[in-house]
Amino acid sequence: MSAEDVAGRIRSMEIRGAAEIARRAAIAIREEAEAYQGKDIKELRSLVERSRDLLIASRPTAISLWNGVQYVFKDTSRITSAEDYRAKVMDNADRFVKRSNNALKTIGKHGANRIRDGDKVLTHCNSKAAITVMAEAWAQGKRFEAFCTESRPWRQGVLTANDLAKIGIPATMIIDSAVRYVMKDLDLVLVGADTIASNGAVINKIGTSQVALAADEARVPFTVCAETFKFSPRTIYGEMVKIEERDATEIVGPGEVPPEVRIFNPVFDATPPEYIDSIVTEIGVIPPYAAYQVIVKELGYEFMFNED
Ligand code: RI2
Repeated sequence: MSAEDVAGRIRSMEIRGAAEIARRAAIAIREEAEAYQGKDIKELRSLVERSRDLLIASRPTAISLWNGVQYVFKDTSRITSAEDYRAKVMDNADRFVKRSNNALKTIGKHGANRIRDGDKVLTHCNSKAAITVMAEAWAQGKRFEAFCTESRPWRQGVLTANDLAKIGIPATMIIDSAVRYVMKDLDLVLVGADTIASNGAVINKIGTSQVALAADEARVPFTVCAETFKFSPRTIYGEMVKIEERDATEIVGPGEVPPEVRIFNPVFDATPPEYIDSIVTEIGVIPPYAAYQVIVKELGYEFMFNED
């Protein structure tokens, strides 16, 4: 699939999930490089760089996408032949996809230790990382119940309910505004992340911060499941995370409200670190306050400058 196609499908939510969009973007650039038959490195560079920019712009909030794409261009700046450049981009993309898939498996193992027999676990939206943790705990023989929010307006909770049912985990779906009502009976909250800032704030699907508030009030541990490529090197330099706003038509149909009513549709929000018990990553379960160290040690400069 062309990078243009992939970017379009990310924009239309056909391809979604913070890690998935990063992998699909890396694969799209890989395929573009592979298909290039010429010998002109300048031409190849401008071709793949155009795709890079298009893909990055398709979901501005998820740093996973930016990090994934940066990884594809790692150590390419000094390459002088089109052949070597092409091989490097393809190899980097393969490595990124492999690293991402392996990270997910390890997160499953670490996170499963947080679930006990008899627990009631709530998740929000549709996070592959959070669901992998539940799937691993279930495979280990732990027996627990899951609750999933509807996650308006895209209703990704329906996807989650289907994923849970497929695994065999007893699942209850609730509307987003029922979270506080059920929270007092829950034992654990597991959510994913689109971006984790250097101060430990987690940016995830809209409504996540309300879930965190309710969990905090009820003393239920609020746990984030995220690969290290969800941490944002750009926030170290003071950049704010851009919260994507989507079209009003995702909330109201034509003629449902008078035209003078403004519709505001932010699709992500930030949960401050003080509401987060821990972040389950492939390098271990960490406090949100360790975000700065993760960025510097795991990806910081390497991702930022893309140099040899
Ligand atoms: P995984 C999703 O974004 C949700 O916000 C989800 O919590 C997050 O990505 C992480 O998902 P969207 O693409 O990477 O549905 O864990 O907007 O699958």
